[in-house]
Amino acid sequence: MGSISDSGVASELESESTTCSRQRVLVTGCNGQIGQVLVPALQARYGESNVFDSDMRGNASITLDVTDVAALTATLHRVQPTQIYHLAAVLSATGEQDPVRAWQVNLNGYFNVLEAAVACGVKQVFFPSTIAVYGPDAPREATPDSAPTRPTTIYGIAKAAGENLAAWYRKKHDLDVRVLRYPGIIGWESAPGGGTTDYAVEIFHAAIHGQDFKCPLGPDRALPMLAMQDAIRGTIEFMEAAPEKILQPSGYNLGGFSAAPMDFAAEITRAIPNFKIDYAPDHRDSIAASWPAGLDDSSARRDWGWQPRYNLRTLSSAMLGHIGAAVAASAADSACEALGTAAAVNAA
Ligand code: AKB
Repeated sequence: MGSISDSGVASELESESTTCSRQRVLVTGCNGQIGQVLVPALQARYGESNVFDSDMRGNASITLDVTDVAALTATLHRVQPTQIYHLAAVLSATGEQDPVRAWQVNLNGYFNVLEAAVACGVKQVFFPSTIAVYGPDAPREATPDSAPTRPTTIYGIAKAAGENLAAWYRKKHDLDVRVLRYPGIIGWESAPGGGTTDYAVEIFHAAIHGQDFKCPLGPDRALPMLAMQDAIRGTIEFMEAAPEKILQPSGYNLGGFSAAPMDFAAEITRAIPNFKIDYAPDHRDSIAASWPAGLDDSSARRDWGWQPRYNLRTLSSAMLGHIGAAVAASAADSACEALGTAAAVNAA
């Protein structure tokens, strides 16, 4: 593996495609783990004024609940996007706790987006699918994207239905819906929420803060994982790929590497020898047990040139470096503030 630049995804993408300047992009669920990194990457690529970030709450320029059909349609009429990255979703662990909400957001919300996209003349929709579409009857090692999709979580069931919907809208309405099956995504830039793979981000934060980590998965529960930087670059490359390269209408596996909690712990211990991990497998371990341990992503590599850049070692080192630097910078800021307050008190 060559050296990896952490300078941002935009600079690692091929030079501008001819369609770049013509894109108007709407992102749903922009405050999630992926949205927080994808939105700046899209802004760098297509121009800030051409990217519209939406979420149902929090810091978003458009407040939008995708289960509200009227609000969604009004937003699309106003923004007139050419592309939608539909990221709004309830993830696997939260979905099992609240299946009704998971279904409403993950399937009905997505259906609303597709209907509104057709009605408003949107050209392309990105749908993030997941390794959770596979169930216990798929091969566990090097799972190919042709493996059966018989998931056992509500999240996986809704996402598998979503993949079929993508193919149906493509055929019936000529809507260019593109689907990637993401593994667990690991990045220093944003916090995950509600997923089974969240531990693989949280473990690095615990280590940098000098805390012991209680792992919700068993030590050898391997899962497919991918660096956030690779995920964002791969997603934009996939969306920009020529239509004739997209041969699988219901989606492509997007692989990175395979790792278990003990593998992350070993990498962290190389840099922080006194790091401690305890294993307390809970409901998330049972979810993970129904998923692949590793992905075969040869179709994505062959059809549109997918190539991940990070592996377990390089990503672990980047995670520790970036999170460590952010913690040090925030400690320095606090120290400066404390000094400033002390100086003001002394002067008074
Ligand atoms: C989750 O853990 O729910 C997600 C996923 C693998 O789709 N990160």
